[in-house]
Amino acid sequence: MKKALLFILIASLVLTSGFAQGTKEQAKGEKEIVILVKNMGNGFFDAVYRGSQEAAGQIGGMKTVYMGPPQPTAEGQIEIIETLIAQRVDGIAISANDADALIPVAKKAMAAGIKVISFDSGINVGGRIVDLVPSNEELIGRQQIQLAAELTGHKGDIAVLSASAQATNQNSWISWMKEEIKDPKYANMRLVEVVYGDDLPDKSYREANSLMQKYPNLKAIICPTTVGLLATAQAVKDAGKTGVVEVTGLGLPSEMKGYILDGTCRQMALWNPVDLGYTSTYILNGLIDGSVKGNVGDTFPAGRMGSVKVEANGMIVMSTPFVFNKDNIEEYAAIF
Ligand code: RAM
Repeated sequence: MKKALLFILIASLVLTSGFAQGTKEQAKGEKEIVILVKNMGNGFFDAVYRGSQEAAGQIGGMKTVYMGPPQPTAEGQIEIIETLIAQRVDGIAISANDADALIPVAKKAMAAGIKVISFDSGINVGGRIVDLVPSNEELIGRQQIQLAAELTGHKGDIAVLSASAQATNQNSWISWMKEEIKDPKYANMRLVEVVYGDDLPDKSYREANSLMQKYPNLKAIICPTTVGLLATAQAVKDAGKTGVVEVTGLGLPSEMKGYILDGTCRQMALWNPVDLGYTSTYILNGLIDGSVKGNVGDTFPAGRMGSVKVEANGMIVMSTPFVFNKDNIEEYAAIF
């Protein structure tokens, strides 16, 4: 009897593991990619993921998964990438919390055969195959100062409320803001401080309030982050400073509509995050099926986006940002 039981136990173990292998083999026919974002709970990245789902649906045989740490840290992303290496996913598109800190783990993933790209917030050369950016970084940074100058009449103290201090994308835009403001046409404008809300609504709200207290003559706050911009508009409005402290930056129309219409943020810019996720997914598809290597000069077919080309340093640059104001906000708020 005991022997019989043992036999059944062993037989069922063999069968179970055989079955498990079989399903894994079958599942391997499907490409599995991960959209790894700075942190969860950000409407901008939710829209990116919608674009990825759209592309995966068109491509077929592809599963896309949305992941991110709770806080925007490199450590949180490294931990997730380690798990994805163990799971042997096929591709990862990362909006990086640090341009250099992710390089070793990204290299490890690539050595394991996983196609790694960065998008939105890049990993430096060596830690990804290509880096998809929404628009020219210089243009984005300079435009932020121009938007603030138009609102303040080219004068007064302004501050920047950014995302996390290591964010590749924001840091690059801020360095271009600092270049732009050197132009003599901004001689009466002064950038007093750059603070970091870490793309967390509460922290961003507190930082915006501290800026208003510390600089009573502050004329504008530029937030090159959708999370920071929403929190700052809220803080300025709650402080009764609408029209006194201008608010501008990069904002998600669906989140900012009310503040655009009530004049707290009279203008802001952004690109389409849905297109960013959509294009990232097509790029990963081309890399995974091996039809595109991702070398400089290569082009990736990208569905309704046409095709995108790899430029110097493995960068792929999309189009120019939109500028939103009360005349067009409703139209875009319905899309992203
Ligand atoms: C936030 C994130 C993201 C950035 C946008 C503009 O959602 O920081 O990386 O591209 O703002």
